Amino acid sequence: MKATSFLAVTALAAMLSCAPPAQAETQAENDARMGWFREARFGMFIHWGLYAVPAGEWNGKKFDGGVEWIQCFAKIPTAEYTPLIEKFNPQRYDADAWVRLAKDAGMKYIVITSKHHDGFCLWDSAQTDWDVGATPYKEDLLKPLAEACAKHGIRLCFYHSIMDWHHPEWGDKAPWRGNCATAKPDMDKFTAYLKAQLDELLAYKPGILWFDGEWEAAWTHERGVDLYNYLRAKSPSLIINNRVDKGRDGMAGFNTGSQFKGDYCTPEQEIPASGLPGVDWESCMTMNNTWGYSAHDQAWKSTAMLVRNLIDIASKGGNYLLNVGPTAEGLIPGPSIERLQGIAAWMKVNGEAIHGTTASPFPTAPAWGRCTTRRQPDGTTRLYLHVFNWPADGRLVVTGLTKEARTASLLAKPGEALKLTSGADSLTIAVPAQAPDPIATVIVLEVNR
Ligand code: FHN
Repeated sequence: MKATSFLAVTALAAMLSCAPPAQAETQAENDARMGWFREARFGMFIHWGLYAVPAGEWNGKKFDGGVEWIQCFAKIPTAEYTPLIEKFNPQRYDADAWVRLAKDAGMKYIVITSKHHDGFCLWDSAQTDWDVGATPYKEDLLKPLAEACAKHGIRLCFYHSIMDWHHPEWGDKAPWRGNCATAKPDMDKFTAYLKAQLDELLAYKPGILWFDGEWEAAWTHERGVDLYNYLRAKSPSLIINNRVDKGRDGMAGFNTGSQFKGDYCTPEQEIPASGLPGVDWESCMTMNNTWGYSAHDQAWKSTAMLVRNLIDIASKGGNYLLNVGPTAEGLIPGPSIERLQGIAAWMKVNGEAIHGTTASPFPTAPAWGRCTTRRQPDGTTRLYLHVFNWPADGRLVVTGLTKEARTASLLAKPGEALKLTSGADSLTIAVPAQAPDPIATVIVLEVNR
């Protein structure tokens, strides 16, 4: 091999396998980069793709759970799955309506599946024809969403699966795929494809790249570190979740060691018993039992449960990423809209008790509900007492306060002071006989420094 070609090969190998480490950032730099995410507390997850066409059923068999996995659940060889592309034509897609629905619900960011495990891309990628450009719809689905997010002040973010059942060089050779071109998949080739597509997605200026599908052996810690460094070097303000690397402890979602990359941890379908001081995290959850649209999954959680999940998560210092799975026509399901509108009604009154707050000062959750905290510019502290279980005797007893209480009022009625009575180790707040809000009534308690 000639010297020049050897150097060329070496350089390519270096690009493929090891980007320079992202510059270590100071705490102040990290705070600046993560600031909007911490303030947001609430985002919309959107799982949308070809899997919305079968909508949980294949050859007359219904599947439960995450039906975005239907190609795997029904063991559909790529050759039989590919024709779905001719049926994906979301003529009723209205990106602006989706963004307004999210914004009204108090969601500050949207994470949409640019590519899920089946490899199908929601934008017209130059790297493949397995994308929306080859559907009857033809148009880029991400562009109108980016425009609507910019118009409404919502951060657009992308979920991007590392695992890719469609790409012949993806290293997990599941037999049902029937499309592995080579006896030994070339993961360097696959990684180059992955990076080239991510370069395309960076052009939309996403706030977060939300990786997933990192668990297969084909993806390694070394590749995860390289990809994190590659992306941060290209987009210094980008936030990347911990599923870019191999440190996640399953659905609990927290990293098992500091050597693993990722700016925040990702519990899935669960809320941790408590947050971890100094660790950013986000619980992603569904409204029913599937991420992608299912025509038969009607196991919808109540609006009250969804609001209380949001409060519980915020009281532990985390974010709530709540999922919708649009239909193949481009419609968010009615039950999802109904719940988002119910959340919007609660957030319209109580949003300040969620956005920009930090975790509860209490070591454990009080029997009456949850608490979120806001440090005031004057050094005082505002505690938001989210009361789930309203006291029948009109006396809300708060224990564990370490600061002197000054005033209390219903968040919905700031001008009406509530009577406070301090005891030896508790504070009693005189409250109305009936709970003003059956889902959660917020009392604002101003305390000293
Ligand atoms: O396999 C995916 C699943 O389809 C879905 O995208 C969730 C959402 O985070 N993540 C994986 C399951 O852990």
